[in-house]
Amino acid sequence: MSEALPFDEYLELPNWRARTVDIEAYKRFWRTTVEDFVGFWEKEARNLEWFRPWDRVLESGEHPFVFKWFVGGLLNISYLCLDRHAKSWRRNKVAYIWEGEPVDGDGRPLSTRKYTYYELYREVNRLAHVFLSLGLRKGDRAAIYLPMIPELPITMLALARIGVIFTVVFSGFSAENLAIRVNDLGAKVLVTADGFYRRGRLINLKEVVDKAVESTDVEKVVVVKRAGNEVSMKEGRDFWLHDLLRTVPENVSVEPEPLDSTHPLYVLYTSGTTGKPKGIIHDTGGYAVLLNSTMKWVFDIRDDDVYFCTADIGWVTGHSYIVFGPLMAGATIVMYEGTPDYPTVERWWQIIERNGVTIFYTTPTAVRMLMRFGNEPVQKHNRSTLRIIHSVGEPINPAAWKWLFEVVGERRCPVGSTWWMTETGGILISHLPGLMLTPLKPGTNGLPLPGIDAEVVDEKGVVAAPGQRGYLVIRKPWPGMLGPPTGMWKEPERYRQVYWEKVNGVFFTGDYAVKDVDGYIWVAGRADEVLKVAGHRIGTYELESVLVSHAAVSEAAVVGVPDEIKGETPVAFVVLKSGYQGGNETAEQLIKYVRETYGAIATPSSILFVSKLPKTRSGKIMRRVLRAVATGGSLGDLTTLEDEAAVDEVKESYEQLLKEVRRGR
Ligand code: 6R9
Repeated sequence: MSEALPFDEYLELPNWRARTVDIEAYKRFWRTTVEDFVGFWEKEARNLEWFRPWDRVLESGEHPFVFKWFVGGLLNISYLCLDRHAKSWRRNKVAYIWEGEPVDGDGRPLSTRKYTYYELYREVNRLAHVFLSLGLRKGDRAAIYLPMIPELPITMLALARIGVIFTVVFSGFSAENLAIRVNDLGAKVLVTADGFYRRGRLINLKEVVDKAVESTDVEKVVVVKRAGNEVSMKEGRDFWLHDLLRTVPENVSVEPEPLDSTHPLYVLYTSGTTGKPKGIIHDTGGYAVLLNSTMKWVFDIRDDDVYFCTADIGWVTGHSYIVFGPLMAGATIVMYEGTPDYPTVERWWQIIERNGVTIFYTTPTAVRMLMRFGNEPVQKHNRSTLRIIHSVGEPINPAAWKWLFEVVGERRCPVGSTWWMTETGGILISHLPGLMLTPLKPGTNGLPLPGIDAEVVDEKGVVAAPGQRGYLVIRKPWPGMLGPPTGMWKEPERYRQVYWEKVNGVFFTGDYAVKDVDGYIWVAGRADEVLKVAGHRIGTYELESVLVSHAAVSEAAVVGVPDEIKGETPVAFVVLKSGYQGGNETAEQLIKYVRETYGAIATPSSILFVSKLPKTRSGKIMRRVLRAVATGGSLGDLTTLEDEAAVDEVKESYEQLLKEVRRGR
């Protein structure tokens, strides 16, 4: 976003639960937690219920930079999310309020479902029983390809209960993307649904699965009936979930497996700069500790809260902050199947009003999209229950922040932008209304959390001066970080290279950031070839691979260009094979191909046909040139060339490319 960072603009909520503190007071406290981060996290870990306490808080693993947290400790996250509450007064407290997307003639949801903690506990036990009877055992792997329906968290919890390592694949991903993940993890069982609703359209999910499993070793496919659409079931491989459940005794109980703190809970694939997606491993104990603490500090979660996170569980935000975090906290969680603009842009505000939502966690892209429709659709609905608002996924521009603060939250609620990533497991930089709230500033991420040594540095690890851009790094291990045995699934070496080599010996996040005079961190965006399109993380390399797999394409390079709503969108430069013609028709074909082969989230905003890609002598694509051409901008300061190309060379290829692209338009 182009707005300057308003470093000097403070907003205070002086009456915020009387726990507002000045910045220095927080920093003094924070310093003590970072100096003794091991002791600090040990204290936090005591807030959880363990089957057996740990012998050591932190230990190095078998591979460099793979750390083990709470070694010797035994626990089970499904126990923490369910059994504990089912045994307490929370037994009949509502855990999930789910709303399907389709509405009736009056705009009311056609289907809603509610699960108390006890009901959820029972459903998870029954499903765990089903998984055991399908032959799944501790250490086995399963894949989940489900839309936003209650069976998704239920499946995650049931697998966690028996120690099966799972991966959730976003339901908007293509068959190819699903197969890559299933194969990499070696999943034996896949859980999916017949179909679901998105923006009023029925999506036939099972059809995608049928295409994907052909090229995998999946033995069994469990299918949830959600939409009732026609699907084909392969004898001996595909099973309806309701059929499998029919034979399970109503009150069956499956003991939660006592798992090592270091046991992988799940693997979540995310985009990197090269190669196939990275399988990020999260452990059980460290992950649970970070989520438990952040639910308190960031969301100030209390028993009378109604918590609504608008993310999709297919991404890490949903894993941590729709499923494990809020369930451990015993919260009432609102879960919605569809899009914010169906049937109208009032949908989220209706959901907030209908359920008395108190905590709202959303994304900048959605906010920018909804802002365009003015304040009326929001103000028509009662939001007086709201008390905390946060956003996540990409930098929030001050205008969008102010809209959340002034219009949605009526200047009553602290509004934050929680920084974290798939790799960190949970929030690491944020305003902390549940702990000590420092003054708010529109657009900042705030100060690092207790125990988190986040810093902005240059390539050598030297701390950047206030206001100066640098790399965001985390200088001490934290619970929730990539877990044993290998950090990245089966790729310990890649794990070390990607995260620990760029700035020697500290964790490199891949983000650019600025720290202001108060120590507040402002993450500016990715410093690598990873895009954030509407908050979705996509590697340019992945899109390039998809494009060159098309018969007409010889070479392709993708760059991100700023977009007012989505933050950024991909633009593709394509060199066609001889005999193929550029033009609108080919561009449309390629766009359609990307949607089918990758998923709609990666749709390029434009395709530019060129005769060759600008490259350095060593063959590296000059992305700076591409970016300048795609945005119609200038080349910028050429004295800090990131690649080894000569200045003249860069200028020349820029001029040439610009001419060519203009001619093509
Ligand atoms: C949780 C999630 C991680 C990348 C991260 C950064 C960007 C996330 C942000 C933010 C600015 C925030 N990011 N939250 N940038 N302010 N509050 O999004 O995980 O999908 O792995 O993406 O998202 O660039 O590096 P993931």
